[in-house]
Amino acid sequence: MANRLFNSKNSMFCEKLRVVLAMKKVPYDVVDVRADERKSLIAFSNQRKGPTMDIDGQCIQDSTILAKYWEEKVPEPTIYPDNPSDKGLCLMLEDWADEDLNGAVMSFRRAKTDEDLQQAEKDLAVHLENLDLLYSGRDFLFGRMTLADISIYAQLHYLYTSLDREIDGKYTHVHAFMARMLKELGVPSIKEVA
Ligand SMILES: N[C@@H](CCC(=O)N[C@@H](CS)C(=O)NCC(=O)O)C(=O)O
Repeated sequence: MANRLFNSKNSMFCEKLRVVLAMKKVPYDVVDVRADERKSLIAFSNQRKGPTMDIDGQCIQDSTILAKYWEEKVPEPTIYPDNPSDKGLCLMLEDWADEDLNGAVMSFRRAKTDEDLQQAEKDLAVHLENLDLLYSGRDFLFGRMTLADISIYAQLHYLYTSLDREIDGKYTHVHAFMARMLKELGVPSIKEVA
């Protein structure tokens, strides 16, 4: 099987997928989409977004769809909880992280004025407060690392790797979670991507 990942090193969605591929030990070649301003990605897939994969000539796009695809191809280790109800919640949290948490994180990138930045801080603080509660007394949301944890980690990690920002130290459970993720993934420092 020949697999190619059209990858952007710092993209949170690419990092999310790379974690899944690493967990499942899927071999793949990397095409750096920034090296040719996405020309080879557009030529192959007719669109600009990564992560996109060429899997034996088949084009599959979107981290959620690709995670599901690889779960079906390589079921072990699973990225979802075993219990169906927990799996539903895991998928909801994946969607929340990819959409809502992503929106809050990307607000920092889009901010043009000090006011925008202050608003971004306020919006992210709501999510961080909730996440701090969510991770209190838990290493991972469903007992072991699942796609919910990976999706949340990928968004929060982008603050460090691409926006040169840090999460306030008062969110102790979020900090402990991020440290656990880095350890689990073998990432030597929070500024480096998985
Ligand atoms: N829902 C998609 C989002 C993918 C996405 O937004 N990718 C961004 C990188 S973080 C991208 O490639 N943007 C380039 C563009 O839109 O031109 C997923 O989960 O893969």
